[in-house]
Amino acid sequence: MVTARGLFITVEGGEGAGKSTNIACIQAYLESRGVDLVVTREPGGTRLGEDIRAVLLRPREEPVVPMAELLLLFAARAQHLQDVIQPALHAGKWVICDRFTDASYAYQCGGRGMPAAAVRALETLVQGELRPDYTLLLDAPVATGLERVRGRGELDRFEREELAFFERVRDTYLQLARESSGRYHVVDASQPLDAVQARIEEICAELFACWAPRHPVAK
Ligand code: Z5A
Repeated sequence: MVTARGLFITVEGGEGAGKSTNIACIQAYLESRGVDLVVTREPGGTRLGEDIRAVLLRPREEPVVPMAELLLLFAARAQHLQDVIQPALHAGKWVICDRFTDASYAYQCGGRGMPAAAVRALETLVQGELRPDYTLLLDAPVATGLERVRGRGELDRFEREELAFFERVRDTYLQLARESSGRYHVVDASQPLDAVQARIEEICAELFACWAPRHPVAK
């Protein structure tokens, strides 16, 4: 796919699937080919978004109503789109975003049981027509991901969820990938890191090969 603006690529996956690790690999690969890009994350990416992230991740005694959680995520997303994502795309940069709205379908609908119609309505309200061009889903069994991250200290509010919650999140991601197979690239993230990164570089090479002919600045 070739667009006049930069490409909007999102990276999704369950806990410990390797999103942060592999985004560094994507960034290195694309920058070495002259792609001007912005790496960002959700929830977060702006000062307001990072404040909302801290609120969302902090464990609290009162149960958080799923609708409140969803609205906070979209509040952060609105600021992120306005301040970071849209300006970068319009300047011709690629945006690599660690999680985006598919995470709301996976966690708030799949995990928490919110109706997909609620996310769809907010998606239209906040994003207009903007959707990711490509989504890389790092898929691994829940136990594998949890094992990778559970040694890292105090658990955040999401990490305290039961196994079944993460299984529903994974199932929802895989369902989204089946429904949007043209946009999604699913990578088996349970493989050793060098195998995962080799596959990710192949995917980046395909995207770059589609985009580069229209953009002579790229090497
Ligand atoms: N959330 C939501 O509910 N709704 C939304 O709309 C959005 C988000 C946008 C924070 O996200 C929470 O926000 C998230 C969902 C919710 N909560 N959860 N769960 P986050 O993305 O910041 O949180 P995270 O998923 O917990 O990120 P993470 O735990 O840091 O995972 P990661 O970035 O995917 O993994 P990593 O840090 O790259 O790797 C973890 C470790 O595994 C590390 O030591 C690596 O060296 C190792 N690793 C990575 N790959 C491999 C392979 N292939 N083999 C062996 N070891 C590996």
